[in-house]
Amino acid sequence: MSDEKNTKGTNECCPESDKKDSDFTRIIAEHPCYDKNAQHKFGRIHLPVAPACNVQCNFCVRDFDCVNESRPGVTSKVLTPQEALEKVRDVIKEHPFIKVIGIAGPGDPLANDETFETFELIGKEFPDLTLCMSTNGLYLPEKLPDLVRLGVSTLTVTVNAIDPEIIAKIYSHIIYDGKVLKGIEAAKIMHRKQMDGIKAAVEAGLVLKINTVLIPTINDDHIIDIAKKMKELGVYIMNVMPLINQGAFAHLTPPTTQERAAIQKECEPYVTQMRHCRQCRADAYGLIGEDLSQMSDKRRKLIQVKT
Ligand code: CLF
Ligand code: SF4
Repeated sequence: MSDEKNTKGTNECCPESDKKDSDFTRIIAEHPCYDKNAQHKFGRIHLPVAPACNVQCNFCVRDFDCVNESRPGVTSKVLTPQEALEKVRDVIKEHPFIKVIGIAGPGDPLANDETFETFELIGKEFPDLTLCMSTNGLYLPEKLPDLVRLGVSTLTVTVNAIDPEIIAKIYSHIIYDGKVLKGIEAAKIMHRKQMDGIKAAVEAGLVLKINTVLIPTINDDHIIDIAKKMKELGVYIMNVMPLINQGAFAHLTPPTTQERAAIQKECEPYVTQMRHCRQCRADAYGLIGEDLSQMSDKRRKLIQVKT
């Protein structure tokens, strides 16, 4: 990208690159997760169209939504792509402050064809809305061209470690190339796919966010190494989430608020830290702190009047 700017700050020789810069600025400014100032003005809608998952995290109980991006213990009703489109039509008509369409589960979006069908339908009818997705990254290098083609512009990858020895403690298995793989073999593939996928996604112009689950005794001494690596890869923002101790990690003690804050402070010089995440459901919609999917019709109408 040329940096020869005229007095208006625009790029005389590259109008294309100016357009990209202004698109990027608008996308961030209207994204409630990427910009803390946007969280009170703009909302997101999550479409629960992706039930299958391609890995087993040791802190996940698969009866519920993906806890890499959601509050655990809640289950969303899975929608078909067509039902998701109809839901978006209804919700946007009533709540035009919603600017982001996110797919974050209940499983891993890249393990479900319905994710791509849904983005295709929504992108055609609502070209001005930001398409956002969250993934564990295992299928990212293979599926990235489809995300780019469909116009997905903000992407979250859950990176809980960059050392295969630690990764092997976090995933009990992965499903890759039709095979169930475990231990260090699975961890090395997971690591390679996540790093290659993030690098390629940044190069393709997507704005990357990283979710990292802080798991005491497993990766707590390692979060700073992840932050340094993410800076090197060009990640925009990092969300350190507290472990919810369930599944195979039920015996671990979650981090305290102070422990998490201290790690975020340590990581801040490398990657901007997100501190306003509410671990939304895979079917949440509205402002981040005001999930309309969990409100009565009466309360929803009041919010509609207010906005
Ligand atoms: Fe959804 Fe995630 Fe996109 Fe946001 S959520 S897919 S980046 S539109 Fe946001 Fe919710 Fe936290 Fe996620 S508050 S759980 S970080
Ligand atoms: Fe559960 Fe999400 Fe991990 Fe899949 S990626 S096992 S849904 S936490």
